[in-house]
Amino acid sequence: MFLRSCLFESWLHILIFAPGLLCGAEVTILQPVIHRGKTNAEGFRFAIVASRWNDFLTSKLIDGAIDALASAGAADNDVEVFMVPGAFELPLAAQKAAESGKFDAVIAIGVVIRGETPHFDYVAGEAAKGVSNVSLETGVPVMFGVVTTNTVEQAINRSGLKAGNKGYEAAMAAVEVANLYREMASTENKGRGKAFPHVV
Ligand code: INI
Repeated sequence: MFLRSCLFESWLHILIFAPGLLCGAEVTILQPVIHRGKTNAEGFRFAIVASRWNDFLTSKLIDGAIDALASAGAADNDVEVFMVPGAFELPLAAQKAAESGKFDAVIAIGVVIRGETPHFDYVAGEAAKGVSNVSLETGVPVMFGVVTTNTVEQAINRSGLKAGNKGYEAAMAAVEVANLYREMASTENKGRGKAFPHVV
């Protein structure tokens, strides 16, 4: 039964993804160059902008982010933490860090809990939109390490208990994209393999 269903699945895959195989056509499988950012933080500088609101949780997220950067090889002097009152203040702090030219990536950290505030949507929405705008406008990647939940329990779980640590995840993402964007910007790759290498 198991074997039959495996065989059926294989045929289904061929039918969907490589129908040419069925009629004997020669199939060329494209092998694109895939770039993935390394998870090595050595030689990169990071700013963590973090909110004090719900600091019993944001402190855990900051710890998670620092753990991630340390485990990826970041040096003490290459990581700076900037504290702001609440998540609403994160975008401007992120912008100032990004515009300083000192950092390869910024990690924004906060906790916004719906149950606590009727203006949840404003605070969470502005934080998300603002952080994203800073990334696009400055070209410096800003990670969204902001936990937005309906309940305190969900927030606790995302701050290092049952459902991971959003600070850790955001910092690892920062390391990955910092590597990727440095590689994308490096002249070494410019024009290599392009049909018109002179067109940048
Ligand atoms: N800020 C947060 O980071 N999380 C919250 O849950 C929150 N609540 O509940 O209101 C919150 N509010 C403060 C806000 O971010 C600003 O600091 C404040 O409005 C001053 O601009």
